Amino acid sequence: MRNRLIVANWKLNGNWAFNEMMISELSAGLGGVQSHDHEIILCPPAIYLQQLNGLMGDIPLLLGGQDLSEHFFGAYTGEVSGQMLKELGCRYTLVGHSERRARHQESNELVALKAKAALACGLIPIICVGETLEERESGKMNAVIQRQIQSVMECLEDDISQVVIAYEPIWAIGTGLTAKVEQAQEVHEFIRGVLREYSELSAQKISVIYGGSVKAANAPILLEMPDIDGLLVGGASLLSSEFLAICLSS
Ligand code: G2H
Repeated sequence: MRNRLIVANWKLNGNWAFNEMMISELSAGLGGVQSHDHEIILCPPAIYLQQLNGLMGDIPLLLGGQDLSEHFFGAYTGEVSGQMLKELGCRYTLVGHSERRARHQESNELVALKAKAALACGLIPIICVGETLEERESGKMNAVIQRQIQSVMECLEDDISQVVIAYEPIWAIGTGLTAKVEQAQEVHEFIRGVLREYSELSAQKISVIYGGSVKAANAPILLEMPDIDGLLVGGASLLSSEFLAICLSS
């Protein structure tokens, strides 16, 4: 059975007071959720990981980074290593979010190296893939997604089953547009087929989660799909009531 995850990507949001309020409200709302079948992972800006780690206590939440360096140490100004994320309590890290690919020119090859570095540090990389509207409309969607996955799989070789894939259609990120549930399921099924080319076992084991304008209103129907194993939530993860409703959907 695949792991089910709800991942909050706070992006460049949060501050000391907001973080405290969120943890207190999530703690109150998630009281009995320990028995729930989803892992709930918060990915705040790296600078706040230590604060959140201290606040979380025994609340059933996990931490993740939003990005990491492909390097382990050295003269890389501004970077955060996987080992540093691990020391701050992370179990996961996002890798290759479309905002990093587009705004920081992260190539498939760099994303693959980051995923490898994450695994080497004992973190589970959540590898983000997805197509632009232009790629979808010109029929290149499958090839783009296949290449994004292949470059990671070729780099990781024996470790491929240790990752999570997040499918985020770029045209649905922060736009209020969401892929229709059937469109999302279709791509998730396609992704599982790409994984199957590497290993049937990995294809069955790897969680593939959906992101892109997820809200409390569409979370339950997305989670009902057979190949959607969880959700990556941006904007809606910054509102505790909305995020709690997503966490309690299944
Ligand atoms: C996609 C998503 C979370 P949002 O980036 O990573 O953001 O839910 O705001 O579309």
